[in-house]
Amino acid sequence: MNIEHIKKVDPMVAEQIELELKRQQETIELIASENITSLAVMEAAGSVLTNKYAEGKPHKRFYNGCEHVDVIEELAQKRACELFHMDHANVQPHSGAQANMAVFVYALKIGDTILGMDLSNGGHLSHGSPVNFSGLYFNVKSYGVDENGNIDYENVRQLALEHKPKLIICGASNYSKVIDFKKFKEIADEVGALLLADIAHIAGLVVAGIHPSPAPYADFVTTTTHKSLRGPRGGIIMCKEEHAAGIDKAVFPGIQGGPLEHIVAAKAVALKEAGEPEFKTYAEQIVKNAKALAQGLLDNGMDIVGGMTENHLMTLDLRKTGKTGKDMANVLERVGITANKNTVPNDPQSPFVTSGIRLGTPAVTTRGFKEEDLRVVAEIIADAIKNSDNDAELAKIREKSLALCKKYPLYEG
Ligand code: DSN
Repeated sequence: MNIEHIKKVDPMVAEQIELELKRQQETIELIASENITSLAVMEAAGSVLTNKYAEGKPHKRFYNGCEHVDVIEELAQKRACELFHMDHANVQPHSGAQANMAVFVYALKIGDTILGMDLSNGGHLSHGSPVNFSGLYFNVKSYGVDENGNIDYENVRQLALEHKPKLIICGASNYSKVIDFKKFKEIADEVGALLLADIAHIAGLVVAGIHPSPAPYADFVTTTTHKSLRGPRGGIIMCKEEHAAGIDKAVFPGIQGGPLEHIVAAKAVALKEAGEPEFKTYAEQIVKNAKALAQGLLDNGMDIVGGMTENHLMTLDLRKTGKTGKDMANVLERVGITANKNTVPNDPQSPFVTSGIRLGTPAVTTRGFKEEDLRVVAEIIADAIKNSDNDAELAKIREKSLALCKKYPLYEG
């Protein structure tokens, strides 16, 4: 990876980039929302397009000189619509949270009622958390999951009937089961609510046909582009044609100024990659790997919220070990596994401590890991947690994870 110019101009930043590359090469990435982009996506993100201002939409810009970014942005829009089977796509949101914010700006007035999944039960900050714009400016009602980690759709329906939300949000940051978008649509229709499906986590699985699509049901579909979709960091909003002009206006000038056209180009490249047959094989392998990891953890005596996963992620439930998510995520880092602490349903610990660790397989699958490797990863995790106070054992376990990393070189050659 060539960073010769940065080395000359800013050796301090160059050194940290090189160290970060080494960190990525020598650790097993299990953060469920991270992935490893192709060099083609990275080249687009690092291209001359970063120099261009392009406020507005293709062919309706506030600046001249947009003829090339217009072509690129239209390609990204078209590819998003085709892949997700939606009428309209706005590819300018800088992030998933901003994609959701634009839907709120378009569909709601301050103080309106929304119904979304509680953050500590697997939802997202922008689905109504009290510390986020969505919770600060709207009347939030939340649904959660039961002890088995499943959404209780009858409970969602009762909450909807009682509170009459204007917008219902489905989709999650930490939910290991298939989401029934049809049921959410039936509930939304019963109370006259609009439906937003935030598929940030599962977008790659939806594109590949491995998870049911929200397209027939949702008024708005938002996603990030950097999780299972394997693109650059960013967001996309898709919607029915009737909402297209309003959504575009909500993005610009509603909440954003100039779009990041270098990132829009990287999104276009990633969407092209996601339309190739190899991507379907990749997405299928993500789920096979997640199931192998879950089975390996169960076989090693660990608990998983809801048992076997149905998608790309799972939450390790540490309650019976007496150890916390915070401490064990740090122990995993010591043995070369990156993951994040996460609450489990009805967690006795605070969100800063937690009793769980979220684990996901999109990144290791990109790297080439297969089921047999995930079974080794499960052993590493179980051994590290059992030996969390034994430095000598942890050092030995670290050697095992390093051997796996060496088996699958990253950004080399
Ligand atoms: N969605 C969060 C995650 O899953 O890590 C980030 O916003």
